[in-house]
Amino acid sequence: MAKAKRLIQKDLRLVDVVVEIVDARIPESSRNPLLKKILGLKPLLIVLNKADLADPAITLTWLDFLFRKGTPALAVSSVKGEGVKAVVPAVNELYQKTKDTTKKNRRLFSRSPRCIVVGIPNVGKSQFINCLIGKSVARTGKRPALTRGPQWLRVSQKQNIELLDTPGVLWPKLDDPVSAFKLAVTGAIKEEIFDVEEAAGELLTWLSQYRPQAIMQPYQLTEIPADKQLLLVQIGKKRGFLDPGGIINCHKAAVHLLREFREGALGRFTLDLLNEKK
Ligand SMILES: Nc1nc2c(ncn2[C@@H]2O[C@H](COP(=O)(O)OP(=O)(O)O)[C@@H](O)[C@H]2O)c(=O)[nH]1
Ligand SMILES: [Mg+2]
Repeated sequence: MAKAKRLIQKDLRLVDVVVEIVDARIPESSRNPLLKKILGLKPLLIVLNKADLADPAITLTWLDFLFRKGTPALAVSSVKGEGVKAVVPAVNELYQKTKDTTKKNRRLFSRSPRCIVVGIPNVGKSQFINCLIGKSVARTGKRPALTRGPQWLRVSQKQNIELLDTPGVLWPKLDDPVSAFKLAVTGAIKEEIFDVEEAAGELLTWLSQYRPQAIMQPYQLTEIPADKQLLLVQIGKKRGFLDPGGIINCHKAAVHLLREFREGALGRFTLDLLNEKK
């Protein structure tokens, strides 16, 4: 963690604007609580990625909330390429604002803004960078293999930006169990470090509370049992995860449920709700 922090701090010195990628399904839980402190006065653009998997109406309320807080934010889907075109103008706008407020080094602002993409693992940083640079990728160093130090990618649309080629990896906040559950079910943390059946049980509790139809229809349930272990057994039965002797394999059922949820097969969901915020 300390090393990750040092690395990010080193990279931050090189850039004008920071682009933080978060998961649109968990815009709050997928943020790194310490980033704000590390950032200092550096302008920040928040990108809600994987918007194709999130509840579109809730994404709009998050964007509106962030806008009213004065935090620039955009929603994108890096796999579908949706919304990504708005990123370069947004970075330039932030950079111009810094220029208006600092005014001290005019020469500095005659070049394109430099930025870095940061975020916790698996939010789609690499996918986002690939989508943003598309075919217009250009390494700005003449001899990248020999050049030491940072490598910049030039993104050219009507305006230009320069992007540090390696994203900054932030660590997720695992101390809060509710955030940890959301990070687990969205795939931000590896399955080795949480109990799959437990996470599936919590997901079923969440879905039963907020979107019961999303499980009733695909798993052909007429009602949802209060006992989530029993519900997992029913899902395993419907999907035919039987061990020899006809015993339902709950582990397989849990893995299956999490995969369907993550792939969007059960619908589009946002797990972080604004009214949960204190
Ligand atoms: N549905 C969807 N999946 C995405 C999106 N962006 C990234 N992914 C997927 O999320 C996973 C992690 O992406 P990756 O770029 O490797 O994340 P990184 O660890 O932050 O660099 C991959 O399986 C991507 O295909 C998106 O906008 N929508
Ligand atoms: Mg990556």
